[in-house]
Formats: sequence, C-alpha cells, structure tokens
Amino acid sequence: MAIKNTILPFVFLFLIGAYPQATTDYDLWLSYPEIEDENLLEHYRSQTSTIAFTGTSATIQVAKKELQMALEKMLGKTPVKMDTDQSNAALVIGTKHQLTSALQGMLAIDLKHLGNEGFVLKAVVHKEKNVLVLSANSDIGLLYGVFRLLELMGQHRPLDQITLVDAPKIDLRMLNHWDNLDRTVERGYAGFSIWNWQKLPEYIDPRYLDYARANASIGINAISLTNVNANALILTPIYLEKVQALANAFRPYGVKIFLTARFSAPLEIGGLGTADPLDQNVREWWATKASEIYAHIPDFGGFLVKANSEGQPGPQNYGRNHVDGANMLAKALEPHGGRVIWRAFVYSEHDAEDRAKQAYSEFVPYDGQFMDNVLVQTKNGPIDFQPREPFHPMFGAMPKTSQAIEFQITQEYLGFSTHLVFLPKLFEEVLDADTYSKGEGSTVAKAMDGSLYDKKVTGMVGVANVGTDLNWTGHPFAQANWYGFGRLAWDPYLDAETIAEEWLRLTYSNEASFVEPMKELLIYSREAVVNYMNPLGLHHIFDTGHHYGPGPWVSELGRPEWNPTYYHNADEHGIGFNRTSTGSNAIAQYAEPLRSRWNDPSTTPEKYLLWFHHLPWDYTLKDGHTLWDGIALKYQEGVDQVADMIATWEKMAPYLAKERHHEVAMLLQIQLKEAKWWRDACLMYFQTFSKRELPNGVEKPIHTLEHFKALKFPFAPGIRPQWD
Ligand code: GCW
Repeated sequence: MAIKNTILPFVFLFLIGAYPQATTDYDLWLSYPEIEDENLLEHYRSQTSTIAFTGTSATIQVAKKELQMALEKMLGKTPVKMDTDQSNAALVIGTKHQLTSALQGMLAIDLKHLGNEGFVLKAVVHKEKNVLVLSANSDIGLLYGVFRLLELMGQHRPLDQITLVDAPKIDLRMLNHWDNLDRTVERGYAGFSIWNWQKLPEYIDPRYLDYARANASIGINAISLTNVNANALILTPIYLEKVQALANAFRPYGVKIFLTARFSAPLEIGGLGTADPLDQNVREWWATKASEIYAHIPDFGGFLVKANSEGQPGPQNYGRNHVDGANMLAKALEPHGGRVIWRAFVYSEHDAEDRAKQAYSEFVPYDGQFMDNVLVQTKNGPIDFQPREPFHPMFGAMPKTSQAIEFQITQEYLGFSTHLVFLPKLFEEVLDADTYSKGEGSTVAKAMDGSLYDKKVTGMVGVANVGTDLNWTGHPFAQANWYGFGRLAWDPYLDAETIAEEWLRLTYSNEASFVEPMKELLIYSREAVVNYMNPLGLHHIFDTGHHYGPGPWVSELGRPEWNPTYYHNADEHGIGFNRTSTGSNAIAQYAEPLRSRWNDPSTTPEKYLLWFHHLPWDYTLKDGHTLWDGIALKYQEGVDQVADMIATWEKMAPYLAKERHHEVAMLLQIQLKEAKWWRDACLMYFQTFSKRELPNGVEKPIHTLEHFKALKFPFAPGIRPQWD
C-alpha cells in the first residue's frame, strides 16, 4: 500500500506532468498556455483585474470572446468579467468616442495617426491609478489591438510601461488560395481545400472561424478563395450563395473576400459568343455580374485575375491588351467600390526573350494607364518563387501604378511541407532590397507601401499554405510562414528575427534556452535550402511539373523555359544564365548602379552569381575556390546545416509534448535525406560537364546519376499517380 502511494503520483506526474501542457498544432500561435511565473501572473492579473470593454458589434463580440477565452487560459481566471464602467477599470477598451473625455485626451495624438485599422495600447495614470487603455478609431482596430495585447502576454512581455501605437503600412494584406472547386489545391501540401462547397452555405465549419481568427490575429484583411487558374463556376448563383455564407462568417474578423475571375466566363457561363473586353455585351455582362455579387456580398473585395499566362484566357485572345482587360473589369466593379487585382506573371512560348524579362517588358509601358481601382500583382522575383531570386525589376519601375507584391507561402520550390524553411527571411530579403529607382534607399518595401511613390492602394499577397491537415500547414513550422507573412504585410520593415522570436514564444515556449537556439535555426533554415537546392544563383532546376526534387537534366519539355537546362546552361565551358549586356541584357531592367554592378561578375553578390552570369568552371570565387568547388561546397554546406538543425531539435525535447517533438524530428530526417538527394543528383549531373573531382569536404555520392534520373514519383503532390 505504502509503496503504491509513493509510486502512483510519480507515475502520474511522469505521464501528465513530465511534458509541457498539451497544446495542439491546430491551435496555431493562439494556444494561450497557462502562465506559470508567479510575478508575471500577478502583474497580468492586476492589469486585467477589472475590464471595461465598450461596444456590441459582431467584431467587438469576437474580440470580447477572444479576450475572455485567452485570459481564462493564460491566467487561470474563471470567469473573466467585463462591463462598460471605465471609471474604475484596470483595463479599458473602446474606440475613440467610447472613451471618457479624460482618456480620450490622453490618447488624442496617438489616435490621430492610426487610420481605420490601427490601435494604441498605452499604460496611463488616471485618477491616481495605473490604467491600461486600448483604443482605435474603429472596431476592427480594436480587434487587432486585442490580439496584439494577447500576443504580448503570450510572449511574457511586461505591460506596465507600454506605449504601442501601431497601424498597418499596407492596405491590402491578402492571402490567395489556389483552391480548386473539387477541393484539390494547386501546389497545396497540407491536405485538401478547407472550403467545403457541398455543405455550404448552411454548414459553417468551425474551422472557417478559426481560420478567420488566425488571419485577424496577424492583420490579414483579405482572401481570394479560389485558384488563379480559375473555374468560371464560382461566379454562378449556386456558388455565390456559398461564397456569401463565407463572407458573412469572415466579416466580423475584418476579412474581405475576393474571387478569381476567369476571363472567358462570359462564354462559359454567360452564353455569349465572345469575352472580348471591348465588346459591349461582354462589358454589360461583367457589370451585371458585379451587381449580382454585390447584392450577395455588399463588401465584396473584387476580382483576382490571371490572364494570358500559362494557358489562361485573357484579353490577348481578342487582340486586346492587359490594360483593356483589367480596366474593363475595373469599370464593372467601380460603382461598388471593388478592385481588380491583375497578375503580372506572364511569359510566352512564342517569345524567345529571356523569361525573366517578359513581365517587365509587357507591363512597364502600361504605367499610368490602369484605372485607380486596379492593382498589378507581381511575384517577388522575375522567374517563379525560387529559393532565391533578385527582386522583380517591376518594383519601383511603375510609379503611376498601384502594385501588390506576391509571395508564395506554400513551399512549391522549397521542399513542400516536408522541409523546415522559415520564409520571413526570404520575404525580408526581398523587401529590404534596394531598387535605387529613386536613388539609394528606394527599397522594395518603400515601393510597396506607397512611401516612395504615391499609390492609390497598396498590397502584399501570399499564396496560402493552409489545408485540411490537422496542423493546417502540413509542417508545423510552416505555420511560422503564414504568421510571418501576416506580420510583414502589416509592417514590411519588421525583421525576420523578431518574427521568429514572436512565433516561437507563442507557439512553443518562452524559455530562453528554447527560443535562442531555435531562432537561430529558423533564420539559417532559409539559407540551408538555398544551399542544398540552388546555390550561387542557380534556379529552376526542379524536376518536371511537380517540382519535387532535382531535375537539372530535364531538357525535352515542349516550352524551352520549362526545362531546367534553359536556366543553368551547363556545358563543358561553365554554368549559369548570361543576363548581362553580352547576354539577354535583363540587367538593363534594373536601375543604376545595380545595372553596372550586376553586369560584372566581380561586383555581383555571389548569391546571384549564376543568375546573371555564365562563368567558367575554374572562375575564382571571393574565397579563392574555383566555381566548381564552390558549388560543391555550398551543396555540402546545405546538407550540414540540416544535420545541425536535427542536432538542435534533439535538444529541444524537454520543451515540447513528446508527439509534437517527434513529428518535427521525423520531418527533419526526410529533409536531410532530400538535401543529400539534391546535393548528389545535382553535383553528379554538373560533373558530367565540369569533369572535375569533388573537393575535399564533400561527401561522395552513394548512388549513380542514372539512379537519380530513373527515380519516379507517382505520389508527388499535384499529379495524377501514374508510372510514366
Ligand atoms: O509557380 C507557378 C506554378 C503554377 C501556378 C503559377 C502561377 C497557379 O507552378 O502552379 O499556377 O505559378 O503563379 O500562376
């Protein structure tokens, strides 16, 4: 008996208490674990001992519910009560006009600069008492403020001295879903589409609300529901009533809905004989369609369009141009306040021009011709979401056009959802890049947020990485990319380290011995993937179609620019794409001094070397290595970095529930295997041209090149399983 009594609690502790409390990956960064530090607990309890929260709108109800739930979980308080009596409250929450005149006075200057979506969170002394005030000019500003307050608490930050005045720097902070109506997701690696069209409109999956909460918590205020490779059916009444139900569900969270508009919809669902944007019937059809949509969804965001790109129909099918197409739709939406987001991801098999140049060549001459409610959406780099690209030359080059920058959060070219890659590091690199379009300091971030040129509307877009997987994003760490995208869309000047720390603290643990090494890991994880996939400016050497793994040898595809050989140009003389003045002259699309700098390999940053230059195998790199040795050593470095990630992760076991730790450990092993695959396959293939030995320090491959070439992937996401 005595023995039992001593062992049982121990066993119980071991089972329940030995690991941190159970939060699940589904909770994202919003799990609000209980705070154990007594001092902090005391501080937060007194700061929230009495809460005055004014307002009754749907948005305010959502904010109240979140605050209540989070405080109960973090502070162990039940129930959290709120009223509207500001005279005696420790925490006062209300929009400007709901504050007492004394508090209003104290916050007046801050409130002036907040716009419609910003908030101020300030510790003040009122009637000799410390009061924490959260205010905004609108209910949505308050919701954002509540989330930020909870995030600060979740990161164990003190509140007693706080003055946080924050407003988004970008108007449209948007996710693009590439979800098909059959619920498959183009380039989706996290299961199927979360939109259950069959059960809508009656059934509102609770997941929709959690999705909207997550977006609101990081300031995302718009989503397009469907793939840019569009299906016109989404614009028919049977789908519109479903879209309306989603819009209603998302409205309290400040998330607006956009739809992808298939340019040929008038033919496919409208019974017209043409989709020519200058045809009167076509124009009327779209105007009527817009009115119909707005009757369902009064705050509908507008249309997102991929036209005359990769087989999608567009105005060029009728001898018209992008301006004709975009403005025709913009005209239809204008009376309702809607917008057209027109993608600039265009390249043509009929154009022998370097693919990296085509979008700029086609769009820049149209600067100033698009209507005010059109945004031109341009991918971060001139090719296609590669692990690393120089910034797209269209940024800073269209001063009279509203532009949105498009990042890919889903990891099409970054190891799908099996590789741990922290993308805010990539996003930051692009946003910080200097375009020099208005002299030094003309960063992409400034070109995007309207501070460089006055823009009617600004936008930052991420291709979503969420799906039906229990953890939303396939890889638990891919949640950090969703989180980080939202944070950067709100403030493109945030740095990746800050974002990494926030996310780690909110998602896993506040322990410094967890946060510090893991922050370092997140930051170098991006360089690791560049190293083991596409070092020194190599790009687009992925295997055909599915882009799973390396395929530098692929050369037989119909369109030249679909073949990796087009991009690396390896031959016995060397490797790389000559985009200088002696080659495709793509560098001419960049402003000086970049143009001259990148025209010369010795002044080109080595991370872009083979993007801009075709160089001999014995070209000498800055560290003295030959190009061949340098490439090989970079591939090896990438593999070593993944091994380091595994070693770090092993040490993190005490901070996480066992299953959560194990899940990532398994994925890291796949990442290591695939990093080696990349290294060996690419090096053996390039070796057939370089005819050189691998340098010391690079592991010898254990398979032959033929082995790698013969691999088949019927299971690769996004393709129909078949053997050939
Ligand atoms: O990266 C490519 C993808 C396509 C995608 C296209 C685009 C939606 O391979 O799957 O199609 O870009 O951005 O339009």
